[in-house]
Amino acid sequence: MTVSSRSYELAGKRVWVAGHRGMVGSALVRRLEREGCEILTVTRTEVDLRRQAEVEDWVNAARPHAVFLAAATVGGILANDTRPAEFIYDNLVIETNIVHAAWTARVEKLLFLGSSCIYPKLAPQPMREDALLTGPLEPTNQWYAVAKIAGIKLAEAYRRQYGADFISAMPTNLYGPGDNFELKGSHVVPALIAKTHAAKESGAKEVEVWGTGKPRREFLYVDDLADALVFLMRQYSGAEHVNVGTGSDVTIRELAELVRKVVGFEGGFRFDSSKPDGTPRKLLDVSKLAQLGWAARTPLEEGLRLSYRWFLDHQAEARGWGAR
Ligand code: GFB
Repeated sequence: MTVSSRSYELAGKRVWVAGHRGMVGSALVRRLEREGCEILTVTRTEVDLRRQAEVEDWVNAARPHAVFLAAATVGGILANDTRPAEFIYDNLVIETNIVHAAWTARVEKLLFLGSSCIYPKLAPQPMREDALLTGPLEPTNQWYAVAKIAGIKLAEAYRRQYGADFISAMPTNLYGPGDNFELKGSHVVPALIAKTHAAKESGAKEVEVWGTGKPRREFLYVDDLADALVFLMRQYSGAEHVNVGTGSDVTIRELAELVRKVVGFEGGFRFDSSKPDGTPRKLLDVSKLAQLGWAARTPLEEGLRLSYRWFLDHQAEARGWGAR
């Protein structure tokens, strides 16, 4: 396997975290505070990233040296399945505007953030980087996946035609502080934390879990992801995207059991198989990242404890989390 590496120092640089209010962006800001760089952020009311002129004007004025492209419309299986237009349009246009503006403003380095759903639904497991575009996508999130595949290809095209140092990272399913705990939009980890906590508080006997409980997923703690992204920004300059994960997965049933332990819920689970399972298994092959010298640190149970702590500390901000 060939991996391309060279060192890019962030100290003293102006670094734009696009999407700094999101779970990934806020973890990146926390992590970058240790790098001695100037962190640039812009709010949604100042610049709508879906408007090309607004993005170009802002980038030309702020002149970042480096960009982490973590701005995206994201959500769990239900949000993806029911809001396909938003997932494809927002993501295509945000990444196109930022990548193009970064090139015109001579940004030195850009990291585009994709998702493990870019790989075919039935890709061999664990999924290697070269599984991209080898088969049909999972239907529930194909809209988001197509936009993220376009983002990888954008970065690659600007590298190929203009020599821009634009790279891509593909994280597995993420969770952690700053997650979305609102059940209609959330991913499985925050949904189970919120639902299990609500059941414990109300004395309910059961928590509803979508699907059969049999799908397998790999979960990466978001502060580990932020560390990997800074590592890649500094060490990697290859055309091919890089998977970021832990290298191990659990069933949704096993995840629910772990959440029960962390929350301290004594009831059981009811599996609603009228809800979609999505991809049967999603485990990334992380050997390329391991070869570069990075590995995840936070075990799932510890990450769930940290997430539950964050949820408890922030409940007042989101009344009704976990309620139906
Ligand atoms: O986290 P999740 O929505 O994302 O669902 P995906 C993972 C699994 O957990 C599915 C099950 O099999 C769900 O049916 N699940 C069980 C639940 N209970 C719940 C619940 O209460 N809420 C949710 N959300 N799931 C997403 C994609 O797929 O993965 C995105 O839709 C993105 O595009 C993301 O790529 C990483 O792993 O199925």
